[in-house]
Amino acid sequence: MKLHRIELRLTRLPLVRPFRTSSSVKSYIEHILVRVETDSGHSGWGECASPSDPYYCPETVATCWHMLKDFLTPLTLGKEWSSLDDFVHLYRKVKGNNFAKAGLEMACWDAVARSQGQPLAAMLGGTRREIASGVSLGIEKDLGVLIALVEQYLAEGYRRIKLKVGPGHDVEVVSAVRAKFGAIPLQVDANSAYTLADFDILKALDSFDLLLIEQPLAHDDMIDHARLQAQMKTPICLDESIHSAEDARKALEIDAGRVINIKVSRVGGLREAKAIHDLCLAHKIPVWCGGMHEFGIGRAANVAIASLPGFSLPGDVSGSDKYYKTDLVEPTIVAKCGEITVPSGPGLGYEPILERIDRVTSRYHDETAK
Ligand code: OSB
Ligand code: MG
Repeated sequence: MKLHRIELRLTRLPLVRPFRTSSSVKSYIEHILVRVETDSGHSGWGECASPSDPYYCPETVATCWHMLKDFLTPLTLGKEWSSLDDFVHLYRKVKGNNFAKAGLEMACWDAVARSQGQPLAAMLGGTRREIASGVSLGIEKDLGVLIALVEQYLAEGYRRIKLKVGPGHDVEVVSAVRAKFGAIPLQVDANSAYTLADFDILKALDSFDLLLIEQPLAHDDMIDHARLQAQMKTPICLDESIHSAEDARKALEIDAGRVINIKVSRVGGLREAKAIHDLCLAHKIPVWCGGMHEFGIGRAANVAIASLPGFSLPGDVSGSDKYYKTDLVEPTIVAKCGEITVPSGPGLGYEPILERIDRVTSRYHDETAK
């Protein structure tokens, strides 16, 4: 098989409410959509879910556009490959830039699954017919607003609540939510806002029976996380620190965390996401599917990977209405009673709607093999 054509579209959707973390606040999301056509006439879509700023990870939408256009396209367009393992080998010399790679790789998985008339979930080894869905709630300056949101999503049936925390928005926030809602499945995400100097705050968080504490320490650290884990009863969950199955192996070896958040884009694609899943399953380490505010294409890929058996904790893959008024795929991705049904159609199982995509596209690039 060969890629005959690669298209890039820079697209933007407004968020239904601003999303604040310890490091950024966003009112809209810009992602690059990747569309590929194979020489056998099949096509596939992928989504490059990089944030527009470098406050979560070093990549940005602009670096992803650059990598996709100037390196990943020339390295793959018109080149022969026979499996996804083969495909990623074409750009093995490109270091890092996982978000850019993930968008292109996803489009190839979709194209291959469609060419075989197979759902992406089945092709990945998925076994679940529904995935358990949780929500990630941004930092709210008004605690009353946060409480109302928790109430709303619990009423909608979501299986667990994740609260963003950071210095000044931590112990009191968790304490207020516990006081109001009791023993709900609850976890927090610090997006690397603390250091070991904040041990007293982290130890205070340890007393709330949280499912896990996500990425409390630096984005590029594992050693301090291991030190912290040794002194905490709550499992530490790594997000930013894990970019590959090799990273996951090392983290487990030193007990830097006892849960892993698998994000397709952060690890460079579905193939690596599956490899991390397989490793964790073999080590009985629970994993869950994280998110990057994906539009329908990336969200569909998240649903597919989350159908693998090791995804034993509810993920951040919520219905798309949590973020967007109108998404870019049909049918709309919905969570019912806290579950999303894994689609049974070929490929991603949701159809990108080109007119909607065109309306929100601000930049376009397209190359065809000679
Ligand atoms: O750290 O998990 C994170 C969103 C953007 C960047 C980083 C993170 C998040 C979320 C929201 O927590 C996940 C989602 O609902 O898509
Ligand atoms: Mg996180």
